Amino acid sequence: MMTIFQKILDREIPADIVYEDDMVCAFRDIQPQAPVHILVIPKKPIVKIGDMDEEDRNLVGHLMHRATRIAADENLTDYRLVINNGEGAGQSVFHLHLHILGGRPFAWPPG
Ligand code: D5M
Repeated sequence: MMTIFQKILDREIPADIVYEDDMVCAFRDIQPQAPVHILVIPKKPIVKIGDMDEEDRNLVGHLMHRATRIAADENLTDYRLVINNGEGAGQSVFHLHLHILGGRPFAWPPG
């Protein structure tokens, strides 16, 4: 199934891309939930984190590592990284994505 994020990767729809390499792409969320809200996605169309294979460990490690660097580039010291796995957990786009949220205080537990 073609997702909106695949269309962003294919440059079929525009996005505010802040980082890209051969494995991942990061762009600003269109419905920001914090002053900084960036999504980091693998170019490989993994549907959700629960579907990652053994062979995806380096890719997901790289995704997480890049997220920390992007957060630093955004001058964030405190931030939240979120992955929603499945509809019941709030996932609405079925192409794996890591949310970087920062620039405001966050409560725990999350809603
Ligand atoms: O997060 C899916 C996120 O994707 C949600 O925060 C909105 C965002 N979104 C949806 N469409 C776009 C486009 N076109 N550009 C940027 N961001 C987008 P989830 O964890 O699946 O609920």
